[in-house]
Amino acid sequence: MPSVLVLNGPNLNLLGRREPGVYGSTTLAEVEADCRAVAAELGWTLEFRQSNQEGELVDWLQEAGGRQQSGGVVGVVLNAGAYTHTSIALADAVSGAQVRMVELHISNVHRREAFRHHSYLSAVAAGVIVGFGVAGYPLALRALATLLPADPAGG
Ligand code: CA2
Repeated sequence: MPSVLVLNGPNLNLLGRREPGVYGSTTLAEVEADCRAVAAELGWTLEFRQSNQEGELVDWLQEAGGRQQSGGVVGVVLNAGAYTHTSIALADAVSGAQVRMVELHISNVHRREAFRHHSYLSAVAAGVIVGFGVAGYPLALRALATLLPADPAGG
């Protein structure tokens, strides 16, 4: 069974425990459980990770690209947190690794501060899901599934 990677960037380990008015009260562990159920429904194994380190996220994107080329990974859902707005390195990792990536944001970044309106990742994303709260995670998995090439063997 192929894997799907859900990668979370800095401070998302605080989800549900700080700023519930912006990000809600669901914890990242609860998001992971929701994603695991949806991934199983889609026929995938979920690999759910969080890091506060930009370089670790780069390593994971490169890993995902390599595994995607050999058929072991279908793609990545990436909530890069604040690195979204700053990181050319993450954008280069996505394009360099040729990994299929859906960009995700819990909040509607376009209704927030101007510095959140630009994303270095959107130009290299297959699609973007923004502003649906943590419900965006399972939506992003389902969106990723729609992007996959049809399997001629039907399986
Ligand atoms: O809306 C999103 O998902 C963001 O990617 C979240 C980032 C923010 O910098 C982006 O502009 C939009 C922040 C992640 C920090 O998450 C926290 C969760 C709970 C409490 C504090 C931070």
